Amino acid sequence: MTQTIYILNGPNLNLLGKRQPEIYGRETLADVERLCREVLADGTDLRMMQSNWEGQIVDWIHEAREAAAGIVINPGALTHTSVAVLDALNAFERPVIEVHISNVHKRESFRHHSYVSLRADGVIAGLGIEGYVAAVRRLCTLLG
Ligand code: DHK
Repeated sequence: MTQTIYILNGPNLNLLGKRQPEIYGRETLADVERLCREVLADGTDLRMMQSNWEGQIVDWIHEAREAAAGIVINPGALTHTSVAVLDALNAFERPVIEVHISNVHKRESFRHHSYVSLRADGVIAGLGIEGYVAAVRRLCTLLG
């Protein structure tokens, strides 16, 4: 049976490749998906999703309870604000890897705190979009 990894992206990540490329790079979410597909283990698939709406992210995490073997999440700014996303992830019983494209610890102090890190099994920051690839590899290892 195929195991599905959900890759969830929060607000403004639809603009990846266009907004602040000096921070987030020039690659798009489509590039992220293509690179992640290259490292998928046999019997594993992925779904790439993005929303600017907190409730939509929460709904996808709820859906993942039945449909996903693991979650890679870049919550965007919700990282620093959303108890709702944290609570939803706490109701998900399989591995969660948190990804930030930029090194949030080198940026404004409000980006240094993450609600999601209270739940994440791994946290990646500052590797650019390679962070997503590392996260998918890690999930494939854990799901192996
Ligand atoms: C993306 C965002 O949109 C910011 O709000 C976060 C994160 C950092 C990233 O580095 O991928 O603070």
